Amino acid sequence: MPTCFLGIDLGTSGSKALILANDGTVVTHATREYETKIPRPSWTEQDPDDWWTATREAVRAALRSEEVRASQIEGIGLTGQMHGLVPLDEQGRVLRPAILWNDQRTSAACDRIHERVGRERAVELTGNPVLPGFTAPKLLWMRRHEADLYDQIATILLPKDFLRYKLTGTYATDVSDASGTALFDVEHRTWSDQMTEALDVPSSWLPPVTESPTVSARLSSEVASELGLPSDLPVVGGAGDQAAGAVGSAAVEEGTVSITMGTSGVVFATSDQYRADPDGRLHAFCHAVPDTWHLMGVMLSAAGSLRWFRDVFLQDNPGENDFSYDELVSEAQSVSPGADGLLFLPYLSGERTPHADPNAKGVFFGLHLGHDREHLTRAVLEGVSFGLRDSMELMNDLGLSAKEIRVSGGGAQSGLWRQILADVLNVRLVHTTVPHVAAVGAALLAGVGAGTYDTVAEASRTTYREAGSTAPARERDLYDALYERFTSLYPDLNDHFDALADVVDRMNEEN
Ligand code: XUL
Repeated sequence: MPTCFLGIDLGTSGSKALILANDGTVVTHATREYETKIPRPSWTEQDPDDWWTATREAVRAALRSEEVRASQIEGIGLTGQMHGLVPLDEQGRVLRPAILWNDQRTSAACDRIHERVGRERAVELTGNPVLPGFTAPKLLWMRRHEADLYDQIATILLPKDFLRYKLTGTYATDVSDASGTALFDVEHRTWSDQMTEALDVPSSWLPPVTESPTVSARLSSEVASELGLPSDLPVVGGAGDQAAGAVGSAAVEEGTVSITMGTSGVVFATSDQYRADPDGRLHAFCHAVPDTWHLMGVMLSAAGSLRWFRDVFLQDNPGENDFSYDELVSEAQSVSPGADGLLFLPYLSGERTPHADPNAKGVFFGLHLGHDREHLTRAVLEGVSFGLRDSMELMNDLGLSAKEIRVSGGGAQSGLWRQILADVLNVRLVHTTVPHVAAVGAALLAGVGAGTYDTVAEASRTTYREAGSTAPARERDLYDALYERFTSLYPDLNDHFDALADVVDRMNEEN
């Protein structure tokens, strides 16, 4: 009977519980979804109690599998959506719904922080400029707009760390997730006193921080008996979804570049040394591997763009699978590259890399009467691929080129999308057989914490298998020309996005 580890991935659309055997095979997994509330355009919130309910249901469902007994599980690893703000009062009660990573309400707060601290100084202190999705500006937003709630804050947690608190009663986070708060000294892997002082945020609100494979707490006996798990199980620090996904796809050594096509789209390069992009266009974060960092470009709506397109135009009941992604994508196969002159800007939640702009919006450009649903689908697949190329170009500028890129995430399951991306990037892509790389990565980190593997790299090697590769085909010149058109659209539309956001703000104030 092999030893197993439980990885929990608190994603944007649902919580996944995955059980991994120590030989690296996925034994079983189950996911339970929850709702995202959009109180205003570009605001996104979720109820932490919904996360906890969904997580418990997912864990129970996974444990119902015939393939595993709860007694085989020897550790828990947590991962999930990064940057979200979960404010708790003195008694550990949630003060308001969590404000999520793709919420764009905080651009004024970011400007205020940059005025106070200096953008360059923020990059020096934390490795990154302060971007609207990050956690600190959300706190400043609360201070200005919800002062009575702000005054009751005693602790702030990131989303996956709220689960840790519910599972163990302990407040803690890990270095990779803390990197996205704008309060963390990424180079020295510790909270930045200078940043908390500059922003007047009490450092007592911040949870203790550990490396990702380090045991941070133990499962409480109460939750263990409720879920049917062994009590006292070690819960490791875990990691933000991107760092955990890199562990799950063995992107843990200097020189590996990986792309995740999940709700967000991420280009990720592992580095043995701390290096920040002096212009702050790419994120510099701690990796889940101790003493290792990564650079990362994040587009906010990657496979999330396709999901939006399907839900809005093709489903009576969004969230139910009455029109599958496979059907949708296979229709697009019949359309030639370039979608007959249609371009899609994937800025449905604003954008982070390369245009840190909360006001940016999605655009179909070049529509004509000859366009059909399949053209629009193809344009979405291509527009997201161009957005990923933007981040890859920034990596190239910093001297990080890649002969081969690992791709994972829901979008990478599609052969057509992989081919488009390989053509757009003009690089060979390899995809893995490992599904759910973030949850797998979290389980592997638990395996290191429990002592089954000596290092994160050793753990990663047990799981990673290449399922196949996609070489760039002939469409390169065409895609180069289209990419040039794609990159010229945003600068031309930038002022219009801002002006439109002003109009929308005025309308919201009047209502
Ligand atoms: C990373 C990021 C996203 C979210 C949600 O910086 O914002 O990857 O963690 O997936």
